[in-house]
Amino acid sequence: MNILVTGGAGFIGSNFVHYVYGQRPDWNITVIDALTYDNNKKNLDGLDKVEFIEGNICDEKLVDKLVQKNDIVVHFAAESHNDNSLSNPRPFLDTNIVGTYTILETVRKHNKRLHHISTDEVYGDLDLDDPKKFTPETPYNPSSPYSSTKAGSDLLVRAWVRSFGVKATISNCSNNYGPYQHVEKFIPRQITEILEGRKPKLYGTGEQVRDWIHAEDHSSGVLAILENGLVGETYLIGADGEKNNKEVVELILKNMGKDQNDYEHVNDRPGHDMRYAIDASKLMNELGWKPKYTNFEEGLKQTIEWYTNNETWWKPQKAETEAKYKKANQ
Ligand code: NAD
Ligand code: TDX
Repeated sequence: MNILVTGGAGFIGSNFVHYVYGQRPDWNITVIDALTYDNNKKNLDGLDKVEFIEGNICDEKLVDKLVQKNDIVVHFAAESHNDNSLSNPRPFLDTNIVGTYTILETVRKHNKRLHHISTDEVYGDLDLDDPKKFTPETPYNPSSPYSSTKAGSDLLVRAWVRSFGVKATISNCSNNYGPYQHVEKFIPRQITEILEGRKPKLYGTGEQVRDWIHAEDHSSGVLAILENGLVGETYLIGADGEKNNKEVVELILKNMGKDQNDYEHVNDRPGHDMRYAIDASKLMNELGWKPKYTNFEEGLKQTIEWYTNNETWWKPQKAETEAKYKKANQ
């Protein structure tokens, strides 16, 4: 099997590449990644059999050449951070919409299988007391430039399946955590703030709920869909990990030996989604998938340990990231 992974140097893409490298040693893996975060290339260190191509998914010629040589495309590449999409939306339109269009046209031309990686944020948000969770039938209602461009990319995939018979599946996953996540994101930001001797920063009241899943469980879900999913179907990936942001900050402080109240409130995110929650029963019942990391605090402890031991990985990104947040009083 020859597999092309877009965005395979990113947080989740590189986790997936490591996972498949271990689980399917006879597969040939090629990664295309624009390295929008300088040091992401290090995320693939040690995987000598993986072919790495630095390039942009909007580059039709390059994408054509790579898709032609592979059997499957797994499409992770995206602009991925909500706060960045609020300060500068344009790259989100380019990569998430035009980039996905470029991939779709190429898999259509060469009749290749595609799996498109998406997010639960396309469904908008739930009230804190809503008994329902997101299902594949939940109507799209995205809130931010990030989530609206991800929603747009999903709709393109659905249209290419229906109009052109493209052999694609889609997965919408909840919030991932684990090693190699950029320090602009919530959990790594708080861990590294504490490691640098500052306080964690909670947006607004901190009552917003995210449904946490370990990145490796996301990877195993994607592999299950690649191997056994039905073309044209959408699968939701989640591990029943709902926690509000305040609870997560308190858990991080506790596990780093600090006072649980030693955090500060900063400016809220404009349009901040209140709650996400995934019903993953279709993936579990139809494809037999199960998450491995069912104890969030245990997974969080391992993640804290990883950031503590891998300062050389995150340090180069930290000052620039905090300077951006400072400008927004966040
Ligand atoms: P990330 O930002 O760490 O990784 C994205 C990767 O894509 C980066 O390595 C980047 O260099 C690459 N990239 C960006 N633009 C590109 C372009 N034009 N051409 C080629 N490569 C490009 O993000 P992530 O958190 O690993 O997210 C990966 C995917 O998973 C995204 O599609 C995201 O929407 C989705 N997702 C993320 C989460 C989460 O919690 N982080 C949850 C659900 C879904
Ligand atoms: O410093 C912070 N303080 C804070 O309270 C940061 C960076 C975030 N937050 C809050 C905002 C959110 O409610 O924490 C929550 C999580 O924030 P992010 O890590 O930015 O994630 P989110 O906006 O929920 O989006 C993530 O999950 C879905 C990923 O970044 C997306 O790529 C994915 O699609």
